[in-house]
Amino acid sequence: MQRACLPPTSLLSTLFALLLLGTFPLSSSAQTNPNDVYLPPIEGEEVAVLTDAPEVPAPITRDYATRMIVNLDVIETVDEIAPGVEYNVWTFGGEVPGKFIRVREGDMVEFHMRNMPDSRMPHNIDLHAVTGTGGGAHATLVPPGKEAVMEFRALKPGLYVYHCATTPVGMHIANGMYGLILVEPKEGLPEVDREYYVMQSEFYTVGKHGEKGLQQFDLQKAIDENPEYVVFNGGKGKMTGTGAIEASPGERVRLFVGNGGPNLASSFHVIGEMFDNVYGEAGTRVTQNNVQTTTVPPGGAAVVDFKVDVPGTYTLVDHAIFRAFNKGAIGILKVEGEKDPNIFSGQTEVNDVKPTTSDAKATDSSTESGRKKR
Ligand SMILES: [Cu+2]
Repeated sequence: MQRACLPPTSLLSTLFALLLLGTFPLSSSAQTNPNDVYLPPIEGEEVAVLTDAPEVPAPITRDYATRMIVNLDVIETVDEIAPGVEYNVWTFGGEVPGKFIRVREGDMVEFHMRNMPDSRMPHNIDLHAVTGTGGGAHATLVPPGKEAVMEFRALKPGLYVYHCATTPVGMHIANGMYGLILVEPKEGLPEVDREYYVMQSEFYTVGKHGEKGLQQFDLQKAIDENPEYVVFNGGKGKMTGTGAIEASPGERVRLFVGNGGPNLASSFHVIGEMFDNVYGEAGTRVTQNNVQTTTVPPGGAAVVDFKVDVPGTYTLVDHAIFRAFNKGAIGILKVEGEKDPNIFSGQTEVNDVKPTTSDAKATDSSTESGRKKR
C-alpha cells in the first residue's frame, strides 16, 4: 500500500522535464482517436448466427472484417407475457426480445429484414449501431410480404439497442419490437465463462396485472407511463424456473443488459452480487468497478460482468422494487456448486430475542430525547 511519495513540486518538475524531453509515455488510447472511422478491407462473407434470449452468439475470433449477412424476420404472433396472459406481440425473429446480433467492428453488415406475409402492419428497424438516416429505419420500411435489404458498416464498437421505428413508434416498441446488436471491438472482449442476454421492457394491457386471456394494448396507460408489466426477456417468469440462467462458483458471468422501454429506466441489480466491471451505457470502456446497481435507460444498454464466488440463487431485479415484486421484473441466476464458508456461511443459528423492561425503557427515552431535540 505504501508508495514512495515525491513532494508535489518535485513531481511537477519531473513531469515537466519528461514533457520537454519528449519521453513522456503516451498510452495507446491517447495515440488513436476513438472517433476515427475504421474502414478495413472486407474479406469473404458469413451468415450471422442469431440467438433468442438469454443466449448470446459465440464470441467472434476472426481478426479481419467480413461481409456479415444478417437475416432478421419480423413475425407477428401471440405470446404469454405472464402465466395465462396472452398478447399480440410483434417481434424481430419470433420472440420478445428480438434476436441477439453479434458482428465485429469494421464488418460490412448486409442486413435483410423480411416482414412476413401474414403480418398485418408495415415494419422497419432502427439499429442504434447504424451510422446513417434513421439508423436504417427509412431503408427498411416494408409492408407485409416484402423484404428490405440495406448495408451498413459497423463503425463503432459497443452494445446497441435496435427497435422498430414505424408510426406509431411507441406502439410498435410496446408490442415487443426491440433487441440488441453487439458490435464487438476488433480486439475482442475479455474472456468470460458465460454470457447472457437480458432485456427489460414494459407491457401496457387493458386488463389489470394478472388478468388472464388475450390482452389488448392500452394507449393511455402507455402515455401515462404506467405499465401493468415490467419484465425481463419478454414476460413475467421468462427468466425464472426453467428459464433461469446458470453458472458455477468461480465462473465469470457477463450480462448484456438492454432496455427496450418504451418508457422506464431500469435500476438494474443482481441481489447478492456486485458488478466487478460495468461498461457504463454499454460503451467500450469499463467505467466503474464494484457496482451494486446500474442505470439502463430505455433505448440504451449496459454490459456488466462479475465472478460468482459461492452457490446461491441470485435474483435479477429492477430495484425500483415494486416493478420487481408486483409487475414481473425478476430473473434468476442459479449457481450450484461447493459452498465456501470463508465467503458466506448462510444461516448458522436462529436465537430467541425476548423483550426486557430495560430495553423498553431505553426505546422510550431515546424516542423522548429525539422529540425534545426537535
Ligand atoms: Cu413495427
